[in-house]
Amino acid sequence: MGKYTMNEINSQAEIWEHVISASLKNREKYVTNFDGVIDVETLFVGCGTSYYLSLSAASVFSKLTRTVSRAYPASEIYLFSDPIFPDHAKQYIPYLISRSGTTTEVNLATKYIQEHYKFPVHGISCRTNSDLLKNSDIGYLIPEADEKSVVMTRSFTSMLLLVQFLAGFQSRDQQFLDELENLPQLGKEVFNQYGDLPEEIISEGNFNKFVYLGQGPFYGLASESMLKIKEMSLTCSEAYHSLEYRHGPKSMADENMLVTFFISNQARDAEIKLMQDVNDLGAKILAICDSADAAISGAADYVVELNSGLSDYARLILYMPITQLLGYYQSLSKNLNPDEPVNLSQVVEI
Ligand code: F1P
Repeated sequence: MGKYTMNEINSQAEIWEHVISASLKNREKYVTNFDGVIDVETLFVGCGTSYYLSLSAASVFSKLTRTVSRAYPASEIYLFSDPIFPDHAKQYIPYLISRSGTTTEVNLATKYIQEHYKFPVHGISCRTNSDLLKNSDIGYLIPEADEKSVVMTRSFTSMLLLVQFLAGFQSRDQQFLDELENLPQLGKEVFNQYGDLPEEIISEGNFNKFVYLGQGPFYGLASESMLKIKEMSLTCSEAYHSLEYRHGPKSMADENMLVTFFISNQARDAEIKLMQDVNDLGAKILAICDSADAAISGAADYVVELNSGLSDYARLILYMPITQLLGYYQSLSKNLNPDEPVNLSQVVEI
């Protein structure tokens, strides 16, 4: 059971190597000429996993390019476009993201933008000859990251890595680009050191609720991790900006809940304080961090140390194999097949 999904999760580090070599080879083609455009705003747009990817992508792009960048579900583009394009004098740069490239809302969003505005549409997909790539003005294809499984795993991290490269190219931040090239090797090391931990966590806990907490660019990762649990294991799961958890949701914390913290460098102290508060509520805690200390080890039941030495915005995808595997093993623990999620199809075509 779940052989496709496990293979796709485990092959991520190799696929990231393809993304890196293709991005570096296409650097000149990939850079969008913002020069001379005074007021530019970038939009990242997708559905499901690809929307959660867009949340992290927008955070990275804003940070690196110092321009406004926002994320929207694709349906919002054509159903409620006024708040998205309020300023008709502004130049908007939309990036539409879709593994399949055939999701109905993504294609309707593309059509809407091209019919109502003159902005060039950028399309990011894993599928050759997909509608999205055929309809986009500028296309980015990562066929190696495509999947047989319904759920998205390596396609999520690979398309996010591509956007990280686009942000590095756009901002000419060579230090950031150099950081990204370390990710495949670092990913292999995370698998080697912690690949068995998710199964151990699931087998030790009788979890009926999962919560994922992340600030800044980590919130998109937390949201995607939440979706993996729902899609693969039909278990209740939620995601919040970390400190939002105190404002009501923490009332549901108990010993049958696993709370996973995406620990950042930037908000580390606040995240650790929250972790200590949540520990007092009795929930089991997994902390995924770059480097642990006594405070983290003292408050968490399980700790993953990525030991990357990379910046917050560069190391994002290293967190994901662990939470993808949590969904995988939670699914198996309920005698479900991660390759065949209940009620789901690989592409939503309305
Ligand atoms: C988006 C998506 C996936 C979900 C399922 C249905 O697909 O919602 O996130 O897991 O596979 O489709 P895409 O637009 O990225 O192909």
